[in-house]
Amino acid sequence: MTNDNQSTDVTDGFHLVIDALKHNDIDTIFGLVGIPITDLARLAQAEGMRFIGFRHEQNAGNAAAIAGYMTQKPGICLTVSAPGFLNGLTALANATTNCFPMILISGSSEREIVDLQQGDYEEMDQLNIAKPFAKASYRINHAADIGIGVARAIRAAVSGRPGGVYLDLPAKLLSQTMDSAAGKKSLVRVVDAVPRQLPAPESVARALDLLKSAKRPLIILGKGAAYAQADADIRAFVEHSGIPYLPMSMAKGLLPDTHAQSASAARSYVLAEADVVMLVGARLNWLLAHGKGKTWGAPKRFIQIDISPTEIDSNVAIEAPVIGDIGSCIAALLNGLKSSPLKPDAEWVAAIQSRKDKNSAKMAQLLDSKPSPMNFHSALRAIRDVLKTRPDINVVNEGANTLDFARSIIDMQQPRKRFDSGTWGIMGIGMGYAVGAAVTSGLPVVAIEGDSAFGFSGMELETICRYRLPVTTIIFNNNGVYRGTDVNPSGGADVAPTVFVKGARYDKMIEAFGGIGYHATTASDLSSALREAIAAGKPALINAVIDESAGTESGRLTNLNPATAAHKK
Ligand SMILES: Cc1ncc(C[n+]2csc(CCOP(=O)(O)OP(=O)(O)O)c2C)c(N)n1
Ligand SMILES: [Mg+2]
Repeated sequence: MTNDNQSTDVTDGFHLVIDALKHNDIDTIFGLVGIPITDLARLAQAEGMRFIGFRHEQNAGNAAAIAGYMTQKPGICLTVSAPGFLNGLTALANATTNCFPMILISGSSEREIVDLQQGDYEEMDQLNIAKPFAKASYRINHAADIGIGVARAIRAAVSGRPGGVYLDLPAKLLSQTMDSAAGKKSLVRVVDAVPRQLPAPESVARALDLLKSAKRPLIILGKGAAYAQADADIRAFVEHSGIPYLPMSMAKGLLPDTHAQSASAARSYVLAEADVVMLVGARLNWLLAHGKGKTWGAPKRFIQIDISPTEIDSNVAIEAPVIGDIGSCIAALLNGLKSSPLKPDAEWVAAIQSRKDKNSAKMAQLLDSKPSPMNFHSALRAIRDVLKTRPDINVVNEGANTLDFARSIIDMQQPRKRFDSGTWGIMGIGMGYAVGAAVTSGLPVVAIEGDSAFGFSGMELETICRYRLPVTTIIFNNNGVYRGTDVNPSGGADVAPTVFVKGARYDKMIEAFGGIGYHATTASDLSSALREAIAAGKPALINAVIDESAGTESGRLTNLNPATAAHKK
């Protein structure tokens, strides 16, 4: 044994990477092994970290990203070089787009050979390729820099507006040795990784003045508001102000969807009719029709609360920007509200209520019908009624019709429990998010998946079974993308581009790995299968047979398809 002053013990890059992560309370790695990082994964496990191995890196990356969203700590995804890195890169880009903190750590090949393009094993200039898709990208070349490099990556991922960070670890770095005492000293613990950023008092006053001048105010809560973990203050602000609010899809549950002030059931009406709109961690991107045009009726006066100053005026002029972390901004606004309360116009509130009542009655009728085969409404009603009894359950959701209908029919009661296609409307997040959410929360997950959407990550059923995760996947099986009824206009033998094998039995897939499969053709089958699966707490898949003609092109996004003069008269 040696003492600290005269250490002959050596450590190496492998150990220092694990030590640096653990030193910052990171306890889980989502990844897929191979040269040069297999031993890194083995060592992580040996050193008490959890290593969750996937079948494709994109899904590992999505798991890491959703873990980051749930915890405000960066989720870690570990991949091999070039192809593994590229597979993970989609998840990194998606995380950056959605403002989820994650770090994609990829091994890379010999710099000297890569830079001269001499054809190394998995040769690729990964650092430069990652840059446009990441909030920040770094490479560590010396073992002594691992501590500071990992700290830098963590801070970049979670501070300010969160995002994806790329960290390049050349194979040579991992086997580099250094004195172990010096290595220990080189570790850096990130202090105050998510610092509060207080809004300027005058910006708060300006926002409150504008809000008070409103006749028909509206609050829109985005997933940034959910991420902020300022749930009590956000709820208090909404309730004290009495202003109706709309949650964006991943902000559902920040206040329970059944809340009297929720205007979700009158969305089109409030967007068109509001005069002052307060955005809380929500961006005026395509999901909000860029804050202008037909959806919005007359031009609005906007208040926008955001961590990032460059978000302001992105699409339309913002009259009252409030820049800071959402928790601090809302606390300041709440404080101002207490000293001079607001009272929204009774006529506005009543008009919204009457729209809500009308739309809810229409929806209730649709939900009450019992068509055979099931349609989206009848299947989702069955799921809604089961999930109502389990507000703790995480819900993952992707697809086109499956996403659009589930978003409006499945109520959320708690924050950060709904994980979906997000800012891009991406397919393929399903099983990665499901694994990430189950591992991170230790609570059950129900993934509501279009049959096409599921296909992008379906092989992770094996991962779910391998780690015995309490994930129930429900496939909305309508034989294809949007619907299963298209025909090949040429009369040829190939099916239409949107059509899959008819009557596929997805439930058999999970049985191959020891999970429980259910085949549900009626709402009551679906309901009892879901109850049983949740109670079992084991990997399960329900193949829910949906009328193949029930869906519409692109769900509610039909109008985003460019019109083809030749086919769409
Ligand atoms: C990565 C990616 N590829 C392709 C698409 C285009 N796309 C949008 S929705 C969708 C699938 C819709 O079908 P399904 O999941 O079965 O849902 P349904 O409408 O049938 O309920 C596809 C392929 C996408 N959004 N993302
Ligand atoms: Mg489908």
